[in-house]
Amino acid sequence: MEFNQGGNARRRFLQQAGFAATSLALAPMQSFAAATASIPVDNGERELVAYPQKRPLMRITTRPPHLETPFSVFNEGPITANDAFFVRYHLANIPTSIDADSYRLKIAGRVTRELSLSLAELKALAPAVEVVAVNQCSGNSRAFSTPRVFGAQLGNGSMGNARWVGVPLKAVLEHAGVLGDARQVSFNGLDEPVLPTTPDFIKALDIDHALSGEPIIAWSMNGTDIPFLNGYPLKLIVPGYFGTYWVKHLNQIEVLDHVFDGFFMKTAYRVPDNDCMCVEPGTAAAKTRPIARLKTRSFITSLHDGSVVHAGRRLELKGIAFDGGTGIRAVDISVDGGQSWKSAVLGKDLGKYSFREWRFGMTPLHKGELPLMVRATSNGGEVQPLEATWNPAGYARNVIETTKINVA
Ligand SMILES: Nc1nc2c(c(=O)[nH]1)N[C@H]1C(S)=C(S)[C@@H](COP(=O)(O)O)O[C@H]1N2
Ligand SMILES: [Mo]
Repeated sequence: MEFNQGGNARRRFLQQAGFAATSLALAPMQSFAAATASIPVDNGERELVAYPQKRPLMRITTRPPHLETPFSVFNEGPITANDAFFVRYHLANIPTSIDADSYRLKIAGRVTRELSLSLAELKALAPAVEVVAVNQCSGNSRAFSTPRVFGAQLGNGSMGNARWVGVPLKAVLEHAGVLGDARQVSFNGLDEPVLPTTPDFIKALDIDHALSGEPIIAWSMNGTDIPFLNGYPLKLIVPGYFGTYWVKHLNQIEVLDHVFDGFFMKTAYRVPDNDCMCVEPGTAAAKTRPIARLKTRSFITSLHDGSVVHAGRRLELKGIAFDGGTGIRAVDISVDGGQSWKSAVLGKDLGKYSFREWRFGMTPLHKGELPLMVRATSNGGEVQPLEATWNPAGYARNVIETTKINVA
């Protein structure tokens, strides 16, 4: 397997290690030209880089690999292809080779009996279930925060929608026998910090959520093994929740009799403890809570800023919408700065956690710049705000998006 040039130590290491999962056949890499893509902010240019099992994606960081999906991919359909799905890691020691035969998922802590399950045992433990669900990074769209915030300057491509198959987390926990004093369940994956002082990436869910039947321990993504960089061979799927809980290379589950206080729950991935998860720009929140459910969002995918269309000619707009798990009730379009709105036609319903496609036909009459606004309303009654809210980490952005096209 070949890696792209411009190599650094990490990539050379990955190359030497072959990056090959012994149980995972990786397609040969294509070499890439130094193509770039950009997001519409200052310094928004990103190199397009191909990693194993991935088409060229926008590189945010190299070590660990952090790759964004070019936005045009979301116009390909409501399911994001595995080879285009974004990649996010926190710790530089990511696994480079995984043997499916010796892989074990351990369940310990406040349980009647500890388990160490092979992949075959896990798959046989309960009937497989399937869910189509959006994985969105908490910091998706962070680069558009004003004033700007610290953290990876992400455009809108740190999200994706896939069909996940696995067994309910509930079935696994019940098999182990949860003790009466359980309060939370923590999840750890194979990746590790480089330095002993760096905290491990461990996430936790409340016991009721863990036993609700919603979270899934998945081994399949869009009908095939989960790509290596997306968490092969097991990934926790937490439908409706931000991607930070979707632990990759999941190998340790612990039932706790207390609220987990590791760094990635107690300090990081927290939002202001109010309805908008927001504060006055430039200020900090007095009280925070762990980030949880996705907020309602919608995007035009068929056109981008600067697209040119023709006056008097019929235009079919297309896009996607999603929310934190009630499903999309309506998508509306405004061509007058948000004064009036017209309904788009919703596409096929793939479930309440999925991207929902929509279409809208119109004929622009006047030449010049035309701002197209898209607004979704969830079945839970959440409507996207007209003004962007702000929080220090730039999490959970969901302002109504405006795409400025040119009518010629
Ligand atoms: N093991 C592990 N799982 C992880 C992370 C990580 O750093 N290590 N990052 C989380 C975050 S913040 C996100 S947004 C998602 C990204 O999932 P993806 O890389 O499959 O797109 O993985 C989550 N699961
Ligand atoms: Mo994330």
